[in-house]
Amino acid sequence: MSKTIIVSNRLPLKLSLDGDKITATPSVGGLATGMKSVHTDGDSLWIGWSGLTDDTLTTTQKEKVAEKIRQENCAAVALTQQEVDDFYLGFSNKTLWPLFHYFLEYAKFEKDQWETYQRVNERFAKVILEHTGEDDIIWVHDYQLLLVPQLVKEQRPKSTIGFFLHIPFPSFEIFRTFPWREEVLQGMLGADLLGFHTYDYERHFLSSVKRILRREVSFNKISYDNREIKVDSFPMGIDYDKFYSSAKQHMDKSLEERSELQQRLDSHKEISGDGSKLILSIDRMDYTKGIPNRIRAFEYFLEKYPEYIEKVRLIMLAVPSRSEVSTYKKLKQETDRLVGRINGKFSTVSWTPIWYYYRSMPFDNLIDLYTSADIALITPVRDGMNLVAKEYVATRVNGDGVLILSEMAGASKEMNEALLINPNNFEEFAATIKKAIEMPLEEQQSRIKILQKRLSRYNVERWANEFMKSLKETQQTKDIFVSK
Ligand code: ADQ
Repeated sequence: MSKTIIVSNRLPLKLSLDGDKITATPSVGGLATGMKSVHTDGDSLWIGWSGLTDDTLTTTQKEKVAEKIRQENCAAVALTQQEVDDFYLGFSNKTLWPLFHYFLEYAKFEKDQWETYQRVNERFAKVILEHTGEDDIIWVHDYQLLLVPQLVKEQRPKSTIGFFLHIPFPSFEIFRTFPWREEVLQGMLGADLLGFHTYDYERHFLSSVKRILRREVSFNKISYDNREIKVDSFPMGIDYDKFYSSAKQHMDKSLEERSELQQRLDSHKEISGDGSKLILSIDRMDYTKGIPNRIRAFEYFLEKYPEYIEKVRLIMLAVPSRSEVSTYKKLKQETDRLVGRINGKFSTVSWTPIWYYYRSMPFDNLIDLYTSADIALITPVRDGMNLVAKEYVATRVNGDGVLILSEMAGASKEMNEALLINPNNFEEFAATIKKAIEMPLEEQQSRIKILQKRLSRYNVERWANEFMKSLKETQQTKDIFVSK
């Protein structure tokens, strides 16, 4: 019987070590949730890095970690600290991440890191080959593993391989600047099915294949090395029911059951009175998310419409991310400085314009934030999809609330009923915040209702199932193509 193999940089587990005692807690991220239906007991295996570096573990710890990982239907790819530095923090996050998000000025092209990236991708391929047979279906995820499809296909030509990119694929004019552009495209073309969040990313990819590799592309098919490769878009959804039902339970909580955070959020409405509004933003602290831009735009809004001083508050949750990388350190400093400046400039005795949290929060607190926010302000300068925008909509159980969403997020392609903005246009930004504040309840409800209907239908389980279905179809076409 064929198995399904999921491959991602990180395993869907968080391992913690206390001497020789190992505990594993499942990850709650979008990918882990989405793959739940695919990663069922018995006939599937998840391959990835455990998050623990091999050179810091004792032999007993290594054995225990391996056993724990096996019990969870997973297999680990071992990485040393040096490899994590050069492959993950280095090439993945200092080269591919900025390049694919149009931050050319941040992209570092270092030969040593590229070599480590190749070596680590080879190690992933080796672990895949050790754990799979000819008939297994392999689904590789994201930009850390762009070379894996080809490395596996070369060794096992009959295997069925899917690849999904969670970040944007940039336009040809950006991608052509990349020194290893041919190698990366060839690496990806080892797959039988290549999936992207949006049609635009798919189009950019096809254009690079045509112009850099000079391959024949017809509609969404590529002829390559005697194979036919399919390219398609699969917009990732969320676990809609989980967010909706958690929000519903939250609404039923009595005053005594409310969290400290919730009480603090409630206090804003009590102090600011009628017409007061909470605006929420949640992101990883990443330069692609447009955090400094958002703070400046909010400042401009308060200057332009001073009648909202003491009425409107921005709650900004930034989750620490890649804080070892210098561009992220600088971003954090800039954010701290901007929040300080604006709070210093506008605060009154009873009101501060921005409440800023730099930390991760438990799921229940995320729900507190989503359900309390009258407006969600999701304004990345570039984002593959953006699940936060979708989660906010799912928690609006009363149908009220307004989503302001950047056109530069992949999610904007499916969320036309949101207020879509170009985050670099401050006039539009400020006017849209005003429009959101003043939007009549009936209009809010009609927009949210349509969005909720779409999100509940195209949830994350459906995303995973549609990708798998399309990947299995390539198995059949492959047989026909080969026999021609
Ligand atoms: P991310 O850049 O991480 O993902 P996003 O899609 O917004 O961005 O997902 C973030 C997730 O983290 C959300 O599910 C959110 O609930 C969760 N989260 C945020 N803040 C949290 C907090 N404080 N505590 C706990 N959880 C928190 C990348 C791409 C995106 C793409 C996804 C999926 O950059 O564009 O949408 O992958 O493909």
